[in-house]
Amino acid sequence: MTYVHETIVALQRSSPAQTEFYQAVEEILESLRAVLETEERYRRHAIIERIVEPERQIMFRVPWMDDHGNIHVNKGYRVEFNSALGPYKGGLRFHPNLNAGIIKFLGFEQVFKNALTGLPIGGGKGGANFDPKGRSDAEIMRFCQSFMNEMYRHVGPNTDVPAGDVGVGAREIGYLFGQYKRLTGRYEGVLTGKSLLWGGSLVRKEATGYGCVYFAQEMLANQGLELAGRDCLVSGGGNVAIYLIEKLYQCGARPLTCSDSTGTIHDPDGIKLETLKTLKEVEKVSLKNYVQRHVRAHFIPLDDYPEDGHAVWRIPGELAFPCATQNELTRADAEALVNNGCIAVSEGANMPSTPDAVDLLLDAKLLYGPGKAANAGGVATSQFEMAQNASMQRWTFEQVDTQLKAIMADIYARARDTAIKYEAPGNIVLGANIAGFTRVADAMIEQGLV
Ligand code: NDP
Ligand code: 2IT
Repeated sequence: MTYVHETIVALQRSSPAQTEFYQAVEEILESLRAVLETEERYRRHAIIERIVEPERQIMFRVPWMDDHGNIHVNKGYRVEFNSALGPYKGGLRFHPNLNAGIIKFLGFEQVFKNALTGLPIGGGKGGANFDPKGRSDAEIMRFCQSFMNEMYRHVGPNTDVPAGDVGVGAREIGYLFGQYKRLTGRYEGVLTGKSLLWGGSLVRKEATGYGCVYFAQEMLANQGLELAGRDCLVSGGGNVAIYLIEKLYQCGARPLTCSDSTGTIHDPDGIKLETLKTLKEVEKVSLKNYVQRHVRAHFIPLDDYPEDGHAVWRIPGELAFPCATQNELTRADAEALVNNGCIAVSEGANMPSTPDAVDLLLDAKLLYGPGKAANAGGVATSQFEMAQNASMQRWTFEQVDTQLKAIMADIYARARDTAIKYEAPGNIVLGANIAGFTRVADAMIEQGLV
């Protein structure tokens, strides 16, 4: 048995039924073969055994009352995965299908992503199996307050700093912050993604989407290629997808698609950004309403998706940006992308491509930017928000955007050069995983057996 297999089998025994977590661990460990063979210290210090086990996992009851007086109980999580490089940092996800395995996969990815940014942040993730869809503002507020009633004792600006993720945006961060302040009496940078009115950073809202486009530009530029004029496929219709589409237009590219949990929009004239923002940020309704406003666009409902994948990746386009959720791009989807002449995939979501899809994209020599590298602009800008809060300063939009661009270029260069060093030129997955791993692992060694 190889150490990868041994580790997965051990995790299956100690942490059963955490499929997405095993998937994330397997992908990273596969990339580390070369480094573990040559760098004996990682084995001597049992780094693999330690790095796959979160430092702390908090699971708690979140009881709340809806507007009709009915009581609901959800499961809340905060997984504090690794603090070798700094306070735990990572988002909160509110989604009905959330479970411990998904939180752990997200927390594990976050450790390497945060390390890759070069910034002093450890990795964590949290959330609840709460479905915000159809809930009133008052219900969302009560849920967030109940969630914070437990979480406040575990978080703090120097211990653990949550932010948003799927289902958690500025509104939820506001309610969470208000309750933290009430419980502790402290006004401090305990959360990022805050409103610009009270401690938020310019560009944080846009950062993940913008950063993912900057990353694609770096991959293209390395081949002497440009983004301008290209047809782009985007999945998702939330925070990441919206600002990614905004940046694509600013770069002269043409986003043709977006999607949500009800289906996919294909607008051959280009996605109308203002309509998308109105539907998803203001009205919070299904994308099927898009076609009433733009008659040349098509809505493809979930029922009409191919059995082996996602409708969005079957539409011809030169660049693909998965920005909704994990495992939303299958091997059959990857095949369709390649056959339709796609040249690059830059992942805004976390682990959106299945392992066999990644293999196919790499074999076909597409430019492939894995989530933990391509979507790291969000968390990097969160760290800029922490820095501004701690120093009581406010940076301009240009200052933050310039730093974001520099971080994305640096992440790309580090992943590319590490891949070359380990004789896998062009394999940004391998480069990103090794570069992130070595930084965390060496910090763990220096800090002793803790
Ligand atoms: P949002 O909640 O703002 O938007 C998520 C979008 O994806 C929505 O359009 C939602 O549809 C759709 N979606 C979510 N889950 C599913 C699903 N299971 N099947 C189909 N569609 C789905 O989240 P974000 O845009 O913030 O996050 C998107 C991805 O990016 C996630 O993988 C997240 O982890 C990752 N990410 C986010 C960062 C951030 O800063 N926000 C940073 C780095 C990564 P609907 O509108 O119908 O709910
Ligand atoms: O997956 C991610 O990197 C995020 N959801 C953002 C985390 C953060 O702390 O800004």
